[in-house]
Amino acid sequence: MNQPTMKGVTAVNAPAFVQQQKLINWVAEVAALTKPAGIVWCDGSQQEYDRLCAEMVASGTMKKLNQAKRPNSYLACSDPSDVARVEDRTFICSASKEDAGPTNNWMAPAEMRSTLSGLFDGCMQGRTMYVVPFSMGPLGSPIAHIGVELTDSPYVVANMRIMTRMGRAVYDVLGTDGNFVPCVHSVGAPLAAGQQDVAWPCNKTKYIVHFPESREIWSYGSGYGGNALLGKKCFALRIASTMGREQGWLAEHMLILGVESPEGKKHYVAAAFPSACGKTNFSMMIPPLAFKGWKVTTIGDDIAWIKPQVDEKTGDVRLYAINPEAGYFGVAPGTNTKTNANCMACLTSNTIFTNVGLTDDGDVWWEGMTKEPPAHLIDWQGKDWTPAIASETGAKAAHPNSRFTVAATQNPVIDAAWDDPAGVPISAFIFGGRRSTTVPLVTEARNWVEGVYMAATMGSETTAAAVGQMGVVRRDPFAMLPFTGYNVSDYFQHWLNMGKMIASSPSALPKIYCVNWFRTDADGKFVWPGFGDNMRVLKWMLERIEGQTGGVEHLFGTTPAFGDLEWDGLDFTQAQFDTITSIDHNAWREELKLHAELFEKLQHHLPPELEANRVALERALSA
Ligand code: O2Y
Ligand code: MN
Repeated sequence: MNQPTMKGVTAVNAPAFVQQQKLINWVAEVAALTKPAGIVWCDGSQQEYDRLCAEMVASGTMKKLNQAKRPNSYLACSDPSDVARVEDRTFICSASKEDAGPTNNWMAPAEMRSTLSGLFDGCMQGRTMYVVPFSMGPLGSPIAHIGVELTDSPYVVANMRIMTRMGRAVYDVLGTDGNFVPCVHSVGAPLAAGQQDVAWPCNKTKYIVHFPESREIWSYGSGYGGNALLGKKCFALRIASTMGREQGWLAEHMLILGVESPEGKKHYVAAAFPSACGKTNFSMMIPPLAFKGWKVTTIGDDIAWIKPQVDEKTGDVRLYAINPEAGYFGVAPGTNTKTNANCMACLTSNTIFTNVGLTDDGDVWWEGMTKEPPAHLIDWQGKDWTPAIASETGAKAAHPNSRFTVAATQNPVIDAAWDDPAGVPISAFIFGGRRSTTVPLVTEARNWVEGVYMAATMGSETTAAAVGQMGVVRRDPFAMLPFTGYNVSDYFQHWLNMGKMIASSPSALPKIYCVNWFRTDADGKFVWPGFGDNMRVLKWMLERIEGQTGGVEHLFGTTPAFGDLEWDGLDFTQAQFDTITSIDHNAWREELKLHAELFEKLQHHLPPELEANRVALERALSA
């Protein structure tokens, strides 16, 4: 229990394994402000995790699932008002507004600090404050960085233990003077003496705040996902992107996968897709049967930290990537043994499910998990659900943004190097969006600037991962729109600069591809089968990297001809191929108008190379 001291800071009884006074002082300051009933310094042990889960079962936050069907797994159901990231409540509070840029919400740091002081004053009363030390990336890796999250949510602690390398060893890496990113989180629901708690405390006022200059994160009012697990989007993308800009590296919204040919030639690629475009599926893809001997392995499913390092064999500067996370916080609906059998294998045990349905035999179910839905279950809002109720009312068993949290080590196709502190060399970047028209299946950029242009102008039809309108095309540069911690035009410049740095060793410069799995036919049906068949596109890319296959140059890059892709095992006609690869010049004229609109909005610091690329495209279209 914390007690006031002479200096006005609170004694926090740090255990002996915490060696850093700066950390202890900061914990004391936050405790003095938030006034928790007690402080727990987390050690990350299994016993601690089991104890927290048992406490959450007792308090009604979680249910333990049937131990025989889903060992050591739990279901948490959130407040219906707290189900997704809140982009409109997410702020980048840089000293100057221009540094946050036109795509981020900004507030002057002093004004935000004053708002936060009011909100956080006493916000943890009646609750425990947990001190959660975590490493983003393998402990001690030169690419990794450390954070400490103070939170009043045991659900957050349990999830952070799965999603990061969390616990005692982090204090050893921190030592007496190591740096850490301070992250403060509160559900914003203090408890008066004797007040009964609710299953999912939260507050309708929400603030997800980043101070890039001091590298601080403050989150208030939500207990859900990216709003609350602060290592993920807040640190690993928003704050890390600002660190990468200063220090010459990249923090990206990218999965990383390894792909190995039957001859044993292996490449790693990093791929950026906007939220809920099947990144987890792609990162664990099972190649079609016809691709005998090909292996796809996972380094990460969502975020990549990429640093230039000297390749010891060649002396070239190459980009090496790590997955800063240690688990997957994936979307449940639509996940099944056909779409992602490896993911389903991950979820057989040791998983926290959030906002999915609870079956009568104590297991979980979500839309698309099985062909036959259960005859009855309790939906994510605690109501009776049957297929008949669903067809009458449209009620969903699982929230569309319901999630599973599971350790990466449960992935049957985890890459042998996934935890390698040195990272893996990146051979290609892939950028994709969800576009029912216009954008072809795959295009290779002819040079780095063209690739950066493709990524900068990416658009995608929106889904349920973010609160807001669904189904409209929103520009999502590099799939980083909600995650860039600074002015997005400066971010484009940073990418161009990174290219220039590596261009001195051209063979080490990754190729850049733009893909679209989502083109539809006249009936609105997807034409491309996707999932494992994306391997056909991946194989073409690898052959291009190896200089072994051809392609056709068009307006904005190089695309495979029908005969350049491997079709063995798939009945796919030239006509279907044409439907998803055709470039409709009228549609592209309209598309380029939207690029111009985007660039107009981003004109402050927009790299002239990108505008020049747009103008060149416009000219080529009207030629
Ligand atoms: O809604 C949330 O809080 C989760 S968002 C998320 C989770 C895992 C991976 N990616 C995302 C995303 O929105 O990109
Ligand atoms: Mn994501």
